[in-house]
Amino acid sequence: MTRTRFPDDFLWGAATAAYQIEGSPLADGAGASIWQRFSHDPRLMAAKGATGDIACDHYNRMESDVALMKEIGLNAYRFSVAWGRVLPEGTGRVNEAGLDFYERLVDALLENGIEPLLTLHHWDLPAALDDRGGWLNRDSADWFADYASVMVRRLDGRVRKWVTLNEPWVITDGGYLHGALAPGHRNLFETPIASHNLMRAHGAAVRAYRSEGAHEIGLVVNIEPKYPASDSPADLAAAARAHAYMNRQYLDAALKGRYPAEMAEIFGEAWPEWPEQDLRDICQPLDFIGINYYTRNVVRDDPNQWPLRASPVPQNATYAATDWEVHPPALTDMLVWFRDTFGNIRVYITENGAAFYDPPQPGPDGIDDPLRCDYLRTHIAAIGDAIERGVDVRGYMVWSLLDNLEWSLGFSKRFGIVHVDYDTQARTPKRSARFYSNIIRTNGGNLA
Ligand code: PNW
Repeated sequence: MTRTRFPDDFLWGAATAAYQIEGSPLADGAGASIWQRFSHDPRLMAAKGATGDIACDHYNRMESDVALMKEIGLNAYRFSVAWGRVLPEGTGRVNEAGLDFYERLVDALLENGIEPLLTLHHWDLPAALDDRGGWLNRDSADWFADYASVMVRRLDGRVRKWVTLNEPWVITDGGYLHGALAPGHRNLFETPIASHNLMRAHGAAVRAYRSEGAHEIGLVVNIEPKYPASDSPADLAAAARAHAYMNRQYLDAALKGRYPAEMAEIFGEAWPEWPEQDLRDICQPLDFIGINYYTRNVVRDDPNQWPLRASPVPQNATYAATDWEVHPPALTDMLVWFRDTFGNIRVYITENGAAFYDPPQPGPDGIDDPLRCDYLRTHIAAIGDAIERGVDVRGYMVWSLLDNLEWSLGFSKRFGIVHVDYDTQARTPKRSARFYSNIIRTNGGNLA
């Protein structure tokens, strides 16, 4: 038995998001989301024809999926709520049937000894709110706080770990700047406004939560460490810009009540002056930060990349099917940087994992996915290294439980530790699921 560096109550879980797995997006009175619209628009979707209409059919298979989690040995599960199932118009009228689905999910998890981590918003904004301007409308902070209160009133106590937003950077960079994600805008001037309103919504939901509940609430950000390609001042500045834009923009706002100075440099005249009070409203005491880590970037100065003027330099390394470099030491560096910069606030790794080119169908021995096993082993070890250096990491959620709809890339990228046959909806745990079970059973002691 190897010595374990992980605390006894460490959470070993898996993560998913509503639109990526549930299917039945309009069932039982649910209102459409911006992802319903985006995925049905062939001009917008990169993987034309792929939608969340069926996805993993989790909406109809929730009980057996929870049984699968139990079988793997998970003691935690991070999922998101489809806002439009609960509030079909985004505000106002509550749809009991939608709320009921999440209540049954939470109860099933608790019955199986699995701790729920509930994400309020993982990108599927109600379309009715997009019609009112979506995240460009300053009222969005109040819409979100009201929705958060509905959820907390129903589930707080049973759910003890709440997440406001998943990855505000991806929402705005993909959804408002480059148009690769819903709502598919490409507008430099909209981007900072959407970001800022998302952070105002985060702050408003935390304040609403404090007045309703008494457990834990936090924000989930994606962090991608940026290393300069050389010591030249231009490359150093490029890495600093990329780091400010992707990593510090949201953490500095949420935890320090300010935006990095580089933001004005990147956005130029599109970067507004924000009211001081907004920053105070955004910066609320948090119980934890959730960090999603997939890759790092080695960055060089590049005047052709607009507006960031920085681009990644390919490395002589293993790359995942998403073209993301596999580089576990950056996860340790990043966790140490986070602690040194923001203090020893509790951290959950709320997503980590990789899409690889798995065999398309299970053979007699299931699906052999050695690269994913290796990815999990080395990244979990990197977290152990950070814990050894005093970073307060309390849990790890692999992305993802199931192969699922990888947003605009459709079903082509498989991140699951469980294979999904989209014709039959059969679930087959991959070798990585068995590998992960073993890690969980030994509380991270067995990383062989
Ligand atoms: C995350 N990036 O998205 C999301 O939270 C998941 O829903 C998604 O399926 C998963 O990662 C895999 O992509 C990201 O470009 C998308 O840095 C893009 C980036 C990071 C995270």
